[in-house]
Amino acid sequence: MSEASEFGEIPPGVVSLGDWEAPARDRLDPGVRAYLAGHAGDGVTARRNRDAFLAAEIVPRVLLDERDAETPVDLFGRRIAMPILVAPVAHQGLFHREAERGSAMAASAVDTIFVASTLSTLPLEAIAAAADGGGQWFQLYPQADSGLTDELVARAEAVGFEALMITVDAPVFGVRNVEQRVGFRLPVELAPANLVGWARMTTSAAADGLAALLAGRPTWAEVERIIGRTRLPVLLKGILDTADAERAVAIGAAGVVVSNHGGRVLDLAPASLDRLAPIRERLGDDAVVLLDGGVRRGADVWVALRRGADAVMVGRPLIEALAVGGPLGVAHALRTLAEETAITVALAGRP
Ligand code: FNR
Ligand code: LAC
Repeated sequence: MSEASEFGEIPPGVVSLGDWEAPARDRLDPGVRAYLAGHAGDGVTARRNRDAFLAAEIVPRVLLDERDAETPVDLFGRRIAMPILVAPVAHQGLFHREAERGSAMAASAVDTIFVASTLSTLPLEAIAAAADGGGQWFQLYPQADSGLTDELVARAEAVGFEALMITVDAPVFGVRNVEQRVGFRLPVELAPANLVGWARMTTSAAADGLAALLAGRPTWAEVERIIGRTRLPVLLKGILDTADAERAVAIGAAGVVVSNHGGRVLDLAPASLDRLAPIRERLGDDAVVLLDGGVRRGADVWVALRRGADAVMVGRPLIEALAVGGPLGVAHALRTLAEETAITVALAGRP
């Protein structure tokens, strides 16, 4: 039986994150589908993200006297119900008329954090208005003009975002043949509202002039400057190398997101899960370490926590849920993942 309300619909048979993929594929037009499901190069890294989880093992523990299998977590002074955040995903107006408002409402409803992309369809002020008491963070793409970067950060601070996540792994968007083959272009009416005059297509570095893009790429010095100016805690997203992780913390970041951008930027990069334990070991217990890429099951969440993550983020499945089920779909997907995590804790103990 399907469950429906003004906030969306859960189709019959949708009981796990993976169940949203087929209905989303049916619903979305080929260009948007390619953008969402796409990956860099031949998709090797995107597959590795999943394969790393599939290769993990969880040894069950028996006769545990744990009564409470919930896994709430504290991040920068806010307690949330689950160690699962909504990853920043650009251009959500492609997927649902409510765009980021829909996914932000869902995150708030299940008591977790929504991370808003710089490239959101809606202006960040409109996203903040949908928070309804829930925590929100701002994912920053540093702009070639640091004055613009500072304006974005000032706006994020003004509307009450509680942390900055600076994405450092995508100075160019990589080799995105999946989108190129179907000729995907962002419709002009969905140009990101935060960046007035933004016109650049995001999927074809070569066509847009690699040299021009690289001229504006962020540097360590620029990221350090941003960290020095903001009062918000900062995470660097897209770290896979232990020396980079160490340097991030040395310039004042509160921590890192171990991520390969869902395999969307540099193909042949390692699975994010495989880089997690070395990075946690290098940074010690004080840094905040998040992980994303290929998290689809509560068992995956458990494995990531076990290997040192404070929390994980999920990208594509939540957007599939948004496209098909609206805000209700996103909330259902997040709750499902949290419940699976609790079941795993009940069967294997605290990670
Ligand atoms: C992303 N991701 C992303 N990351 C970021 O820092 N800023 C952004 O604007 C976007 N945009 C974006 C769009 C789409 C369509 C996808 C699928 C992903 C990457 C995202 O935050 C995250 O790192 C990955 O999606 C995690 O991998 P999974 O969960 O999709 O496997
Ligand atoms: C992407 C960019 C927008 O992955 O981060 O599509």
